Formats: sequence, structure tokens, C-alpha cells
Amino acid sequence: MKSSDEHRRATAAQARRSTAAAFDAMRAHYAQALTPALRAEALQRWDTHAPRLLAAWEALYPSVSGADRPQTNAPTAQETLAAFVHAMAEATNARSAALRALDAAREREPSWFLDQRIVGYTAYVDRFGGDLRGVAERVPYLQRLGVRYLHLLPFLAAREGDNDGGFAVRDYDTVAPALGENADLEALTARLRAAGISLCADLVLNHTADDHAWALAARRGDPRYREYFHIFPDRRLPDAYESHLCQIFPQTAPGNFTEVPALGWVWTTFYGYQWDLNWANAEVFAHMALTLLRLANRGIEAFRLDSTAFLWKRLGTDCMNQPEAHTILQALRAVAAIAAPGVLLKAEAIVPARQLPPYFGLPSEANANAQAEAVAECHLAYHSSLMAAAWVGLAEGRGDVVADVIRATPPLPPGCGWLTYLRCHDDIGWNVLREEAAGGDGRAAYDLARIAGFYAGETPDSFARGRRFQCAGDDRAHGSNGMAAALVGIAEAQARGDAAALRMAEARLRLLYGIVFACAGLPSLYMGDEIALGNDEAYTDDPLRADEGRWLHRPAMPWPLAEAAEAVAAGDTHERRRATAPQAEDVSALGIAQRVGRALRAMIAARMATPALRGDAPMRVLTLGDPALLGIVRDERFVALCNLSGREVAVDAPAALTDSRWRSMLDEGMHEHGRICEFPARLPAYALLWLLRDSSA
Ligand code: OTU
Repeated sequence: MKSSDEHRRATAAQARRSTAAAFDAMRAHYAQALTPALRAEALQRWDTHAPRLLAAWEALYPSVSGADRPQTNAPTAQETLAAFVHAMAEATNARSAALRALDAAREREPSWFLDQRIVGYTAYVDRFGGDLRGVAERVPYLQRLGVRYLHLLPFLAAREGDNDGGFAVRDYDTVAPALGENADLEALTARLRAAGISLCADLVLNHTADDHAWALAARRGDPRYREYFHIFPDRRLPDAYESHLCQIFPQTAPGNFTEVPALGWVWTTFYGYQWDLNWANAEVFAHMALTLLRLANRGIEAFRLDSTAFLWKRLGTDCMNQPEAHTILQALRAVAAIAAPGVLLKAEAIVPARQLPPYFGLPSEANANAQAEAVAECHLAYHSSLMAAAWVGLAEGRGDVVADVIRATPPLPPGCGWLTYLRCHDDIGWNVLREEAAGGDGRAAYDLARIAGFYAGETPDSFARGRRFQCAGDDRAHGSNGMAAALVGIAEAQARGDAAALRMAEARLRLLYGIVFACAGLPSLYMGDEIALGNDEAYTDDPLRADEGRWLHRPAMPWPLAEAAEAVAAGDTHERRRATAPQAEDVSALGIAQRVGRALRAMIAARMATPALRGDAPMRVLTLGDPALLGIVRDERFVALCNLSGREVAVDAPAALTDSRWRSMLDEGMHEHGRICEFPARLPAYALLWLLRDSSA
């Protein structure tokens, strides 16, 4: 096995070399299979992007190795490449005129997804719309909310029985029967596209389900398909690997290997029924890349590349973020750029932000001086450090915790952005903040185990109604579960019927989303947060889900409530607002949903009207005197002021700010122009202000 340094050098050398003859042969191969009418344009893309694809391929699957698994009936890496290039041409041909038009538009404006008018939304198909047709019927709701990017959690045919919420895929080419048919998917993407909403789907590329055809063939003993996975005859290698690996689900799926009768030990990073794919096998790459293109041709515009950190294994390492994983992603990006150039790739690598630059094709921290050239990789990556820090900040009443993470957020190349979010279908993983929590460098430490306890409602000062996730033994701070509304105290205050406490809790939810929406990136809502939807405590009644704590925050959308709340929240005429304005004392679910929905809608409208909030506009933090406070400056024109504590705090701001005139953007009905105001001298508990410098003065 090559060391990671050797791999890096080989990739770079290969990129320079990539023999002209081999390149020409593949180009001819691609050209020959193209529809004549598309040829000129497709070849232009090929010429731009194929050198990166072929260099990556050669680095991953060297044709000179000669070790092409002679014992199997598998094709050689070179044969696989030729077949793959041919299939890529077919995928190019099959792309519809509508999607080709979209490709052209995206190529003209590669940073389109960082427009401040683009807001994301994440939901499960069944929980949101019942099935794909049901989702299509809800498109107007999404439009009214301002959504332009919809991430639907896995909807492809998954394993029978337990399937990790669809993350154990049995068949990547078929929609899950309970959710519809392939035609429904195509109808949905067309409808979304017409509404200006881009559909993002998961591409679960680290593993398949244990009942996927490849796994079944491996079980039957087919040597070719055994090579699709990492299978070991005994515990010798698994033990050697295991001593360096971490645990994703230490309680419900301990260990990283699963014993399968008659097969041996299979690498299973996640659940035992999720078999890690062997990306060192060229056929795996070819299959997954073509899967991506086929889904793209059904109208999926963005791919959430699930668990990207784990794609490559190297003995003696934690098998995360290996350089080959990046080479794979760069190759996938090149494939998309050739055959479906409108497509976005989003890295789901739940690792500290400082480890994310390589997912955007930048050199890694460790390799920062190596003068490595940036190679296009992902367009987006989840900023999970920021997400977790927002929750730490709230539990600790400290804005400085978030400020530190923003300050340490690496700069991104053009055409790249962060996916910012507050909640998603997973737990809030605390591990990404281990280093920050240790303090030092003038930063005060914090105790992640205490914070996990706080969100589980275990500490005396807690207002939260969440639960710990996979915390056991020494690891008291793995993750936390719960809907945002439960974590910020809405559930608790509502249960007590305490209107004052409820106002505070609602202010916390608004505050945290105010941070997410003010930061650089593409901000995304989690389904139900717009109506302060609470936990689903009933998941434990279902034996298939009872042991999986993340189901706590995967409730179904209560449409009657959402619709009733929307009628008020979206009310845009003065009369209508006055007539139906939610009462501050109303502690009913509807009253809460109306107030929260209205606050979030105002925020979305304000963001849309503020170019300084473009996803790629500059961002810096502001020092405001008190550690409870957080100031986020965008483009030197916009300031978000946040008080993460439950007390009123004095603001100590530089004269350059206090001397200016500002427009307050989040006041009722004022988000398009803002109300002229002074820079505040004090901020009440959990206050959020969005200020835009008034240039009219
Ligand atoms: C991803 O997540 C998905 O988001 C999870 O829902 C899946 O269970 C998992 O992959 C397997 O497909 O480590 O970097 O809550 O953060 O499992 C990717 C834990 C991941 C998730 C983790 C995860």
C-alpha cells in the first residue's frame, strides 16, 4: 500500500504526465459514442475536464500495477475505464434538453447557489409528503417559504427491515416502492425546477445495503463481487485496523467489522448491514459515477455525498480524510463536469472545519506548504463545527464560542460555499469541537459532556428536552438528539404554559437561525423548524426504530398546524396581519408556530433583499466587549448582533459602527428596507439584530 505522501506525489506527477496517447485513445472512445449533434460541445467539456479524471483514475487504479486480480473474472482497470468512458458518453447523450439548458445556465453563473435568495430545506419524503407525489403537491408551500434548494433524505430502494432511514441502499436505480416510482421522481424534479427549486439527493457512496445485488453476489462466493467490499477471512487485519478507528455508533453498532457467515469479517463503519464499498476497485468507482449521472439525468441537481470522509482505508490511520478519498471526489467532480455540468456536489464530511479545505480541492492543513495545486472537488460542505458551536454557545451563554469558530473558518475558493444549518436528521455531533473545547490560545474551555447533559435536560440550568446520543462509558459527549424547538426550551415552556418562558425560548430559536442565516454559505432549514415542531417521542413504539435515538427528531409534518400557522406567518398585507396577528400570550402550538414562522419568514425575506448576505460575501466577527455577544459582519455593510445569554448585556462597539446610521432589517414588515435606527448600546437576553448600514445619510 502506498503511503499517503506517495499517493499525493503520484497523483501530481500523473496529472503532469497523463500520457498523450492514452488520453487520445479515451477521447476518441468518448467522441465515437456521442450523438453527432452533441459532439462538439461535449468534446469541449471533455477536453477541459478529462485530464483531471484520467489523472485521478491512473493514480487510483494504476494500469502498470499488473495486479488486476487474476483470480477473478473481473475486467482489468483499463478495460473498466474504456467501458466507463463509453457509458459516460451514453449518459451525455441521454441528458434531456431541459437539463442541458440548465447546465448552460449554471456554467454561465457557477456561483448561482450562493445567491442570497437561495434558502435550503431538508426533509424525509414520507414525513413531509407521504410519498414523492405528496412532496410535489407541497411545492407551493416551499415556494411561499422561500425555499430554493430542497434536500430530500434517501428515497431510493433501501434494505428490507431496518435501513438507517434509507441510508442502506439496495438499488440505486429504483425509487423506494413505498415512496413512488422513477416516473414520480422525474415528475417531481421537473415540477421543482419549474418552481426554481433545486433537488438535492443523497448519494450513499461509502456503503451499500447487505442485500444489494453486489453483496448478494459476494455472499454467494463470487470472487469478483467480494472485491467490491472489504472482506477478511479472520480477525487479524480487522484488529490491526480497529485499533486506529473511531466509533460512529458505539452503542448500537460497536466496532467497524461484522462477521457474516460463510463470508468472513466485512468492513461496516456504520451499521452491520451497511457494507463499506472498496473504492480501490475501479469497478466500484465506475458504477457509482454512472449512478450519479443516471440520477442527474432524472433531474437531481445536487448530490449530498454521504460519509465522504470514510471512502479510503489505510492501515495505521483512522481511515478518514485520506488523500485518495479526495482523488475519488475530484474524479467524480470531473465526471459531472463532463456529462452533467449543472450538478453540485456537497461533501457530507462531519469533521472539524479546519479539515474541510481538501473537500473543496484545497491543500490539507498538514500539506499546506506543499504548494499543491487546487483541483476542483466539492461545491459545498456541511459546516458542522459552526452548527455545533451555535448549540454550545446557547448552552453556555457565550457568543465568543461561535466567534472563535467563525474566525477559524478557512477561506474558500470561488464557486465554493458552506452549507450552514442548525439541525438535520442526525444528532448534533460534539466530537467536531473537541479541540476548541479544550480551550487555550486565549479561549475559555468548555465541557462537552456538560453540554450533552444540558441538552438532555439533566443539568439544573437546562431548558432543553433532548437526549444524549450514543454516549456511554468514557464518552459522555458523543452527540445530542432532539428537534430545535425542544432543545431551545419551547417544549418545556409550553408544557408549563409559561408565556414569558415561551417568549424567551422562541427568541433562542430565532437567534440561532439568525446566526445560521447571517453566516457565509447556503443556509438550510430543517423540516418543521418553521413551525417549532417538537420531538417525536412515539418512535420508541416501533421496534425497528426504538433503539435509534435519532428518530426523536424525525417527526411527521403536521400539515393542519403548518397550514394554519402559515396563513398568519405569510400574511403580507397590513390589514391581514393586524386581523390575525398572533397573540404574545398564546401558548398553544398554533400560537407558537405562528410567531416562529413569522420570525423565520421575516429573516428569509430580509436575507433575500440583502446582497451583503450572499453566500460568498466576506465575513468577519466583531468584538463587542462581552463574551456573551457575537457580532457577524458581512461585506462591511451588514452586522448581525447576537446575545447568546439570558441576561441583558452592554454593547461596546467601535466608533466606526456607532457613528453610522443603520437600518434594522428584522422588524415586522420592514425586511425590505429596514427601519432607521442607532447602533444599540445594550442587547436584551437572546436578542438578535440584523443591521444594514444606511447609505442614504
Ligand atoms: C451519515 O452520517 C448520515 O447522515 C447518517 O444519517 C447515516 O446514518 C450515516 O451517514 C450512514 O449512512 O458520519 O460523515 O449521526 O453524523 O453517521 C458521515 C451520526 C457520518 C452521523 C454519521 C454520518
